[in-house]
Amino acid sequence: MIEQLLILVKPDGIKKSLTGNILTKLSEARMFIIGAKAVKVDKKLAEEHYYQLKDKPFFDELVDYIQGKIYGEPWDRVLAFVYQGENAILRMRQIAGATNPEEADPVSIRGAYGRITTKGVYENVVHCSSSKLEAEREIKLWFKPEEIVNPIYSVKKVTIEKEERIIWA
Ligand code: DAT
Ligand code: MG
Repeated sequence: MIEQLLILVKPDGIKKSLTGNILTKLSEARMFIIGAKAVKVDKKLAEEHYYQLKDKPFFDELVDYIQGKIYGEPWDRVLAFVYQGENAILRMRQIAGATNPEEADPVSIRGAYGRITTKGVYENVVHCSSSKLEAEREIKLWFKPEEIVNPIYSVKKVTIEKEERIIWA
């Protein structure tokens, strides 16, 4: 089954200059990148992304972490990718490795590059959607339809009046 998923290079991956290594490892799965961008994550996006974990004791630290708060400029950003391919979710999660970097396969991205901070935050370098449903929710949260080169979900045309937009001057 052809699937899509959201992959994020988290701020620790940016700070450690791991983007190239991560993309090389992911490229072994021979999938297609159909969307890509750099994002400064605001609190709202961070909280919506991790809304299922809002009752966890580590939620506030997780929200700070995905925003890159502890690193500051110029590492307070993520790289967001939409990948598409055969059984993409399971295969990319295998390459990413288990959530806990100490338990992750040492050859996986998280196993090789992740760490647990002394505060207990799992700095696991990448985000990887975990199901088709979650992938759709996350892709729609992070990307606009026009930012994805293949049409994957249905879209509609709306006319929005008086919407302020920034355009090239
Ligand atoms: P995954 O990112 O593998 O899908 P998840 O959705 O359960 O895992 O959790 C999201 C993130 O939250 C995860 O990448 C790291 C953090 N996290 C999860 N469980 C944690 C824990 N017990 N302690 C600290 N951080 C945790
Ligand atoms: Mg998850």
